[in-house]
Amino acid sequence: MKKKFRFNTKTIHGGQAPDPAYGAVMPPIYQTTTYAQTTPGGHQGFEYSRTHNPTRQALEKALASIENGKHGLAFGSGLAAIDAVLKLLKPGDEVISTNDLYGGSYRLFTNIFEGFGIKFHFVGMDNVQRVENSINTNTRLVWVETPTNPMMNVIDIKAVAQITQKHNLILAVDNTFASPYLQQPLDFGADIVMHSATKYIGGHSDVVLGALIVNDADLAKRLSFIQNASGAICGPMDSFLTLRGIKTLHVRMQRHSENGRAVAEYLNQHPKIEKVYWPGFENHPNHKVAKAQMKDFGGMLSFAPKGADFNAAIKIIENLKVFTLAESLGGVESLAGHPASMTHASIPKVEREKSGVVDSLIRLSVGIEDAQDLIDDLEQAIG
Ligand code: P1T
Repeated sequence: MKKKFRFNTKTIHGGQAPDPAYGAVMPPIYQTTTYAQTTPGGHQGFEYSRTHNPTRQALEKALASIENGKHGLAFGSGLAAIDAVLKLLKPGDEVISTNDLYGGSYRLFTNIFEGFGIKFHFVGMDNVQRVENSINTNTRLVWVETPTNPMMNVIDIKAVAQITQKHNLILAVDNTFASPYLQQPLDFGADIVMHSATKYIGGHSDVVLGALIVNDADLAKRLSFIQNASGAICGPMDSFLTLRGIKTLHVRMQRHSENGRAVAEYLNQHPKIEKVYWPGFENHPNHKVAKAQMKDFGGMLSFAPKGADFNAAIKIIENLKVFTLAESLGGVESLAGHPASMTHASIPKVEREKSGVVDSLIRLSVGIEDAQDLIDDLEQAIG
């Protein structure tokens, strides 16, 4: 199924023909490692499940469809997907990355790939000129996360793509916070879209899975080689759960966005709150870009209480009853996190504070409960 169908239809049908064996409407969980061959090489396209599996293949087609891409690849986690992208590089190559990004991505870049001779430049991409200024003859890849985790900075994908195309660089966009419902980076000129499908795409906090989507056939071939050769694939059950999540992505995202707005607006007028980071506010530094490249603003936001330190922020989080204190995001249930000690703890304090991840910052993943119950919960917790 190609672009002629709209997004909501694609979430239900994209790449998902009834199963050829018995016409099952949902792709069955092909829980098998291997496939019978009549003679060596005599098989029906499936040989060994690290290379291909029918359930994973159905998911990969669905992922490609909802991101307006030609090729989808599924991995055992978001980080495994990022790892595969970085394996396109070789020692001496350089990467320009957003300076405010998921702590685990930063850890993978600096603690693993720097050791293999790849150099990373972390720059604030709210001003895209900084990207062009950081390019040198060794630059190969630009890594964008937008909106960023957890500061909710928004990066102009189209403007960065103009630069990467001019300099013949690969542009990869981590689209986890937005989900393909809100933004489709390939349409803005990105070469690779990456997802922690653990989040909005899966949507139910029951599966850890990563995805890459590309248009270019050669890039797809190279990534698919890495996927098989390195072997960080996802299993059939996780592929199935993610496929099931995709079916309701559009309805969930609509409600996440409505609730996100209600919670952001509530916190923004609260006398005890210093600052709310949410791209839907007109005074958000890149609100215009967010409005142009996103359909809505989603369910993620961060906030800093007035004059609060580490202990005061923790106290608010511990007081919450509907929001659960937990890592992760993008599930139907509301979660609250403390980036400085949780998701971003692996970033040195000086570095993380430079990008705004101070000890008092609280991150919310606003779920799809009744918005008023979420607001009442925050009201009693902030006091
Ligand atoms: O957890 P995993 O599926 O491996 O995905 C990693 C990842 C990549 N990119 C972004 C933007 C992410 O937010 C994540 C994972 N993030 C969390 C677990 C978190 O609580 O922020």
